[in-house]
Parts: sequence; C-alpha cells; structure tokens
Amino acid sequence: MSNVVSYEVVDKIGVITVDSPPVNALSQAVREGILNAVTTAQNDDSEAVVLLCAGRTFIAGADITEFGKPPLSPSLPEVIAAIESSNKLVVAAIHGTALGGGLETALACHYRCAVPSAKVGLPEVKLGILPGAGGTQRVPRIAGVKAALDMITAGNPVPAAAASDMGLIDEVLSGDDLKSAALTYAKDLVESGALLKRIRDISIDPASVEPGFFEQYRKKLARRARGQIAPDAIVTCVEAAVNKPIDEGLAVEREEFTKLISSPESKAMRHAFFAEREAAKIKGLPKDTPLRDINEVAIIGGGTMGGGIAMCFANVGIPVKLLEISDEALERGLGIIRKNYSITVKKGRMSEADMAKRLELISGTTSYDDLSSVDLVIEAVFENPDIKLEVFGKLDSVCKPGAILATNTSYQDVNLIAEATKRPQDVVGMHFFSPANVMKLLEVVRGDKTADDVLATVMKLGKKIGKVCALSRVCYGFIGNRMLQGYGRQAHRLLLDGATPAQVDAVAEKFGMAMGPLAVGDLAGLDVGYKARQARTDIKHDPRNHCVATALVEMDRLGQKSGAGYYKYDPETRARQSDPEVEALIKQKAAELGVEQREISDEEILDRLFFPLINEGARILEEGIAQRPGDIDIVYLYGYGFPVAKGGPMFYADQVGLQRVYDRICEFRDTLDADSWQPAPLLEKLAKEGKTFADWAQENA
Ligand code: T1G
Repeated sequence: MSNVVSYEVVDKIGVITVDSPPVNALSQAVREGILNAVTTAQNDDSEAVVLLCAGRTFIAGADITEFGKPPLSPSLPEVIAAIESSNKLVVAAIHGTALGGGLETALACHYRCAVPSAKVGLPEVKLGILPGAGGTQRVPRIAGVKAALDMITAGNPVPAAAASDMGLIDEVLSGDDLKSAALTYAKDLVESGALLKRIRDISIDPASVEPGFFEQYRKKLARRARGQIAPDAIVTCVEAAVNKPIDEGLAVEREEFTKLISSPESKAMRHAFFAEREAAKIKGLPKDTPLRDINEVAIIGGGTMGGGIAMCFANVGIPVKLLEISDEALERGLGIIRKNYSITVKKGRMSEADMAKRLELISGTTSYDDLSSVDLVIEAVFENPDIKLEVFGKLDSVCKPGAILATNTSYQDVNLIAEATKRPQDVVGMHFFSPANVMKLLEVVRGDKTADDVLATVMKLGKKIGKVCALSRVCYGFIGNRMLQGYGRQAHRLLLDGATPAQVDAVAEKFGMAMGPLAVGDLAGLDVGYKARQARTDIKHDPRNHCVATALVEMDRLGQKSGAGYYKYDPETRARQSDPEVEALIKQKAAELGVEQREISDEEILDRLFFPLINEGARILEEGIAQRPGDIDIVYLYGYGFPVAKGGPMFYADQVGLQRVYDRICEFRDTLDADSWQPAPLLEKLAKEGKTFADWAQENA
C-alpha cells in the first residue's frame, strides 16, 4: 500500500498497520496510507477494520516537523472524515501513547480498544496550539465538558483505565498480543451486531452546563497562563462544542488552530520540544555507547535535597540507601520523605499501597561500609568543599570498581572533587534543583576526565527518573547558576536606582517568569546568598550588588521563612505585600552609596534583567560550557521558571534580535556600569554578522 502503512485482510477483518518509526507521527505518507487503506476496505470482503501501529507506540500525533511548511494533501481532517463515515466498523487498537492527532484519529473510529499500559492524551497545548482535528469537539461529546477541558488544557496523558472511565476507550484488552486481542474484539463487535458509533452524532445539552461555567474556567486558566494563549482558545472551542452543531464547532476549532499555529508562543514552544530532545544528546558520543547497570543507588546526606533525590529513584522502583552521619539525622531525613509522600497521598495523587512500596525501597544507614554494593552514589551534603572532598575520599575506598560517583554540588569544582579519588573517570556532577522530587531539570556536569559511558548512563538514568537533562562543563555555577548571577545583580541594582521590589517582580512576572527575582530570593531565603557571599573571600563584593539584601538579613528579615524579606508575608496565606520599611531602607542605602535615584521604566527593567542572561549565555557557549543554545534554554525553562511561551533566554534573544540586545548592552555599559555590562565577544560577533544563536547552533552542530 505504502512504505509506512500496510493493509491486509485477516479472518475477514481488515487490518491497517502504520509503521513509521520512531513514533508513527502523521506525516503526509502516513495520512495518505491510512486514507487509501480505509477506501480500499469499503469495497473488499472485510466485515470490520482494525487500525493499529507497529513499533513502540500508536500514532503520537501530527508530524511536528511539518509545521510551518505548506500543507500537503490529504489533510488530517480529510482522513478523519473518511474513517468516521466508513460503512464498516473501524476499531482503533492502541498501545504506547495515542497523542494529539493520534487520539483524534482514534476518536474518528467507531470503537477504541487499548492494552492496559496504553495512555491517551491531547498534548497540543504544550506546543502552544490546540487539537486541530476534532479533539475539542469529540472529547467533550463523550467525556463531558469539564473532564474534556481539564484534559485538553493540561495536555497530560491519561492512563487506559482512567480513559476507559472517561468513555474515551471502550475496551481495555487483556494479554500482550495487541493484534490478536484487537482482532478478537473486532470480531465480537461484528457478531454482536454492534452499531457504527459515531461521536459526531452525539450532542451536548447546553442546559447541562452551569451558567457562568466557561467564564469561571477562563479566569482560573488566566491565573496560570504565563503568556500562553492556547488555553483560552481551547475554552472557546469547547464552548462551541456545546453550543453549535459539530461542523460549525469544527470550523471554530480550525480557525483557532490556524491562529495559534503561526503565533510566536507556539513557535517558542515547538523550539522547546525539539531543544529538550536535542539536549539529551551528547556531541561526539556514539549512540551505542555502552551503559552501566544501575540497580541500586546511595545518597549521601538526608537533608531536603538528598531526601528529594532519594524519592526520584524510589518512584521508578530503584532501591536507594540514604546515608547520614547519625541515627538522629537519618530518622529526620526519612521522616521528611514519609511526610512528603503522605502529602501526595492526602491530595489523592498516590495510593497508600504505592506509598508503602516506595518507602520500602528507601533504607537508611550511617555506615559507608554499607555502600559497597551500590552502582551509583550521589553526594548531597553541605556546599563545603572540605566536607565534599572527604566524602569522595571515603567513597573511593568503599565503592566497588565501576560504581558512578556523583556530586550534587551547585558550585564546587567537579574536577577537584574527582581528583580526591583514584577514579576521576567515574566522577560526574548531577545537579538537581530543589525540591528535587518535583523540579524537572538535571544539569549533568562533565568533568575533564568523566568517562563517556558514565555520561551516557547518567543522561539515560536522568530520563528514567523523569528529569530533563542538559550537559554542562565545569565552571562556577555551571550553566544555570552562573547565568543567574547577572540577573540577580541587576534586580538589586534596579532597587538602588529607584525601582521598588514590587515593580521589578511585576515586570518579570508579566514577562512570564513563575516568580520575580526578589520574590524568589525571599522564597529561597536571603541568608543563602548572604552565606555564599561570606564564603567567597576570593573576590571583592561590590556593595551596590547586595547591600539591601545584606541589610535585610542583618535585620533578621530572611524571607518567607521569617515572615519578611523584600516583602512582608501574611502568616496565613503567605501572600506578599510591599513594605514601606524596605522602600525606606533602599533609599537610605542608595544615599549612602551616592546612587542617584530616578524613575525606572518597565522596559529598562525588562532589558536589565534578561539581557545579562543572554550575554552570559553567549560566553557559556563560546567557552564550550554548554553544547548548544537550546541546552541553555532547557536549563532555564525547567530549572528557573522561564516562560515556555518565550522559548528560553537564547531563543528569546533571537526573537528580539541580537543587534538590539548587543546595542542595549553597550548602552548600559556606557551609562550604568562598565564592569557588569561588557558584551560577550560571541554576541558582538553574531550581532555584527546579522546572525542568530540558532545560526550558530547550526554551524556548530
Ligand atoms: N512529530 C515529529 N517528531 C516527533 C514527534 C512528532 N509528533 N513526536 C516525537 N518525535 C520525535 C522526537 O523529536 C524524537 O526524535 C523521537 O521522535 C523520539 O521522541 C492535528 C496539531 C510520543 C511520548 O505532542 O510526547 O497532533 O530526537 O525522545 O521519550 O491536533 O515523543 O530521536 O530525532 O520524545 O519515547 C501532538 C509529542 C502533536 C507528541 C515518545 N503530539 N511526542 O516519547 O521519545 S500536534 C505530541 C511525545 C498534533 C493535531 C496536532 C513523545 C512520545 P529524535 P522522544 P519518547
């Protein structure tokens, strides 16, 4: 039939098999293949048709690489219309993940069966678009309006059992042989005289939706939109599913889809999708680099970080040993883990049995001798270089040959740590972000001597525990925290220059940051930076970069945990409130340092916060600390709350234009502070050549 879609009749059942690796995306060839097969089936002796996929998954959606190119016929809506209007039963047989256009194709079928491990979802919102082939019209017709909205606006996959409860799947199959189970199911349907169930024939009674429901739903979404426009458009479409006949609803969906697909937000989110996958690849490392087996893990240090990391492994069934210096500290650490899990259980997101299973995988010890069997150790002790070196010396003496020795340090020199052992090739950085069981980013830090198979193993393992990995070479702060310094510095300098904390944070949050820089300082605790500054006696700290923060700590205003920092916090709700006392303090500090305060525009705040990220990112690229600009974007998207609708700092820079970024940095250099605003040579070069970071990535692929 075609290279990627085949059709055969088995026992009077027509079987359409899509075989288009890696994920059976709906490329033009796949669409055409399915359309031809369905057309053929109309006139042969088959009694029903089964649509299934070879390989690891059912259709994972539209082919994202075709976006932005001229449309090729047949369109997905045409294929879907052909399936739905078939005069013979069409049954979708799902394994792996039926996503986006894949699920929409399945919803055009008259029945859907799935193996128990299958998942279905409409993840389009994560690409800044919406289901464009009937998903917004068909899902509410079978699953109900609220369930459909929750599913489509969140974009998360739903497991087969839950999908069956929602009516999205008619039959959860037993057994592992998808094809034979699906054939049996199709034959049973034929024998029982099952009707051609077309979702388009269902209509929703508008009276079943409470008055004001959509308006309230939009408000709820707006609170977490952070620059995204697709969620609101999804509500518009689902509203049309309720109030209009299906063909009109489909037209509304098409119109909204067309608007979104060409939006800057979607372009940014598609960039993020591919950058995330690219970041997992290490340049120069062959795809078939052998991996080390990781069957047991140990964590040194049972604090918030160590405990969170332990949970990541227990969550995927890997046994973890937690090492602490005393029984008391160990009990405290295990207690925090138990508390974290029980909160999840209380929220209804985990069963008691699941919690018990995970807790059973986490054991405690106070003796390094217990670590002789583990395959990976992650050190998560204090950021004190002497303690870290001592820990690695001990690990070197007790761990078996070939065990991977990782440090979770945020700032220390991984090469120095590696040299504390006789096996520097086995030492690597695994920099988790707090809370480690929640935050998606894992910065994998490659020491000068880290072995290839260690890197490959850690990247793979990172994905297994649900993290998005990005590789960094060794430097102070690695990619993320190194870049953050300029951002934090400018937030502080803006205060001295005349902006208020609320103004600075509001600009960052309007841009889409999860939280403004000063509010983040309060959340993390202002004492953290204070101690870090004190520990760095090797450099001279300019008071203009920290005097207000330092004064706040010395006034015991440590941030949220002490009820006040840059802001005052409501003890009940933790809502932040501007504090005139802080505004007076800022004025006083500015006067002491001879800084003349002035009115600061939002535009200036925006550029002064974000351009330092870009400038340092350019240095990081040039020095080879990061492999690609996309890797830097991934670090910021998953580790620092950068808005995905902006694609990450380097992608954002390309959209603003490197010439403008460069010019503005030069202007700040000349008018504000020459030390902080030296343009990175790579930025200057690309700006002068009229190029983008994306061009650089291509030239250096
Ligand atoms: N199009 C093109 N390439 C894709 C792709 C897609 N939809 N999905 C994955 N790939 C590539 C990916 O870049 C990678 O390539 C390889 O496949 C393996 O992916 C009309 C508008 C299915 C859960 O958003 O969520 O349908 O790096 O590493 O971890 O409404 O891929 O190897 O060269 O992620 O096993 C909606 C996106 C599209 C699904 C598998 N669908 N994909 O995860 O492998 S919009 C999606 C995924 C749409 C309709 C519309 C995951 C996966 P390379 P991987 P994985």
